[in-house]
Amino acid sequence: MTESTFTPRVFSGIKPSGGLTLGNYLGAIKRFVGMQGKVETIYCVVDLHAITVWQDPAQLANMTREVAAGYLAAGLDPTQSILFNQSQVSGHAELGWIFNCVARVGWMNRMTQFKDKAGSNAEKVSLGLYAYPSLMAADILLYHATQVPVGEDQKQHVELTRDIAAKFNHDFKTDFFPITEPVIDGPATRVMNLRDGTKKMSKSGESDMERINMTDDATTIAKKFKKAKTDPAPLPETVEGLATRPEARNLVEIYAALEDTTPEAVIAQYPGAGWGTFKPALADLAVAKLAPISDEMARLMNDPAEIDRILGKGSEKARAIAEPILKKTYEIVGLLRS
Ligand code: AQP
Repeated sequence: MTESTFTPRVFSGIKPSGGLTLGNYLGAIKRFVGMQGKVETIYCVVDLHAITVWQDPAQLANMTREVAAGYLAAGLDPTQSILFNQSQVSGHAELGWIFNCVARVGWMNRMTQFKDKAGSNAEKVSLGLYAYPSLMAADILLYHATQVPVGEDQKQHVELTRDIAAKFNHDFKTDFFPITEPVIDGPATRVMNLRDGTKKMSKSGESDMERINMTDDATTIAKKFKKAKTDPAPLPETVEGLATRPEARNLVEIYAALEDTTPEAVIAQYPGAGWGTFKPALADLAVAKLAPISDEMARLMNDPAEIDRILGKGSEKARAIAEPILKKTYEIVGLLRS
């Protein structure tokens, strides 16, 4: 089998490690919806990744449901996409172990996300946080996914997935795993923190004012954009003028992604505009786009049993694809089945 003979299949996921942000929406969910219906799509709530840092057991199931509610409310349809949570398909952990034995420690040492998250505390963080990228490779390759839509921050992990697939194929003299392509496109592949334009917007960032949550109400969204850090200059006349202005560029890119347009078009609409004009316009646009989604999320969260049912059904469909791939992997590796 060569790379091109794999059926096109999309896999991606989000960790239930906190409330969904505008970064998750623009960098991931909105693009997941855009791929639905064009190719087979599998979207996961990656709860095993969430526990690489401490999660309160009393909250985790509900946060898993909340990410699923975000998927559904944004337009993912369980009859068109497979929607499930990772821990319900044990093949992720099983293939993850095999990939732990394929990936090299030196590869993991180069992962910038681990360095950022572990910081100066690397000795004390969980082994799971360190091995996270090989579980992510398993998530993708358990379905022979050929494309993975992700934000810019996950590019290095998808590249590592390619390295793991290539090494497995080489070591076992096979071409069993595809060399998956990251799909990183659109104007907001890296939405930045509203208080520091050099850091990405994250669910687990320290201050709530750094991020827009998908469940924020109109007043909160307006307040957060109003207080967002910017330099004092107005918007430039052309997009090149944003190159050295990370905070201004971020707000323009957020506007462009929400409006489904380009930063060039946004600058053409607001040439030389001051923040007193642009920030309220951005807040109004964000509220118009996010309010219907957050209302629907709230409605869905009132019926957790229905979300659980959807995730259960999705898990069955995911398992049906994963099981033969895992079985064949065991065979290739030479693990005895009796
Ligand atoms: N700021 C962002 N801009 C664009 N895309 C983003 N993504 C996350 N933040 C941004 C994309 O969302 C998907 C799911 O990410 P994840 O939850 O699995 O992991 P993450 O990237 O570590 O997300 P967070 O929000 O930063 O979570 P915490 O704070 O818990 O670590 C991915 O496709 C990611 O690129």
